[in-house]
Amino acid sequence: MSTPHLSASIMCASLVSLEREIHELEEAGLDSIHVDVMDAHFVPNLTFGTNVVEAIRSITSLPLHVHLMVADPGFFAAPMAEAGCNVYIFHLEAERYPFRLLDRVRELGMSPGVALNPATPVELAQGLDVEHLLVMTVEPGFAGQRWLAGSERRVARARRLMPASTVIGVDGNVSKTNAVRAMRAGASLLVCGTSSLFGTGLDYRSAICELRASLAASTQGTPTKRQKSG
Ligand code: S6P
Ligand code: MG
Repeated sequence: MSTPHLSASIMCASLVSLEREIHELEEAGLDSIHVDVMDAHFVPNLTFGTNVVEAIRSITSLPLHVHLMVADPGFFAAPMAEAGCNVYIFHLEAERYPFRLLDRVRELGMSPGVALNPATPVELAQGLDVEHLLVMTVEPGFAGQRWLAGSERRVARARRLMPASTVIGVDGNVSKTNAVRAMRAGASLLVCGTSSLFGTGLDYRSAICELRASLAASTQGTPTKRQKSG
């Protein structure tokens, strides 16, 4: 098993110090920045637009993964490409013509991905030519929720259904324990929010070191001290 890709969910950072936060995340060894875009229609919350993506792009060279929780995902494709988005992940539930939108995302120079709500059968993604499949392990809209039962099974099914080249990611309550569960089920991208990064009380470098140590120990079958004590 290779080292999973760790993406920092920027809505969980301190937004008043965004530039400093991003630089600390870079120094801590995060692999990308995950930007949650919510429109208060697809989900009952409102977050960032293209101006924030553009601002983040201007201060980091880390890949920007934009997770669109919006009712009309096609509408944002060109402006997000222009703003500097690298990976454009839209919800399958929100898009009537996913094949067309995936082509458009590629034409705009972004890597295409789809996200699936917890109640959406993963089989619906089968046959879609996506580079990323994001399996939601909480209902989308908010940080700080609880991992939904059955999430590992969904990840495992997604891993079996999709080509090996598709990155399977998980988003929602990715704590150290849940990260290990997800990785064992076949996920190779973990969205780190409050549970593993921003709400741990540790500095980002230490939090990421602990997370990577738990993941490494789980692949060698040796529980870390903290895992042993629960
Ligand atoms: C939720 C959003 C996520 C969260 C992240 C929070 O709708 O898509 O990216 O920001 O999952 O992490 P946590 O550990 O607080 O659940
Ligand atoms: Mg997200």
